[in-house]
Amino acid sequence: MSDAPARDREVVAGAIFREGRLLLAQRTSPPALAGRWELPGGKVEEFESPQNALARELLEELAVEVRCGARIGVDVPLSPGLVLRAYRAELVSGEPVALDHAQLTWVDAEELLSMDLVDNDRAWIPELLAELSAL
Ligand code: DCM
Repeated sequence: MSDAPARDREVVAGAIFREGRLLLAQRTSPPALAGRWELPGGKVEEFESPQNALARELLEELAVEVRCGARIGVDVPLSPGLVLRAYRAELVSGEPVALDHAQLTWVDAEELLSMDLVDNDRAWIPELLAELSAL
């Protein structure tokens, strides 16, 4: 048995940038979050890397193949032992479609500020804006 403290479980979210825009996805559930926008992603399974989890989730939700890149922004605590982290995701193949969301949209910096983002994802606005402004 190891005495090492258990690592936090992670929910990963992907920031896909293309031509000066960021992909956002509109949630359908739970009721409190339905209609609000997020970076798509999901929970890392046991024994799965965050990078593989992001690729798996975006394949399941958007039908695209992505390569997971660098972290963006702060850790967002969701509950004890569960943390939400954003990663850059590079599109490798496919065109995103909303398999698990109400709809998708590509936003520029100005539009990002006007979207009804889920509260957790608002933590990343400074870095997302900086990236969109640099593109
Ligand atoms: N979540 C979030 N922002 C994201 C992705 C997920 O706040 N960009 C949260 C919503 C849920 C949890 O993470 O509390 C698990 O996500 P899901 O319900 O999409 O599996």
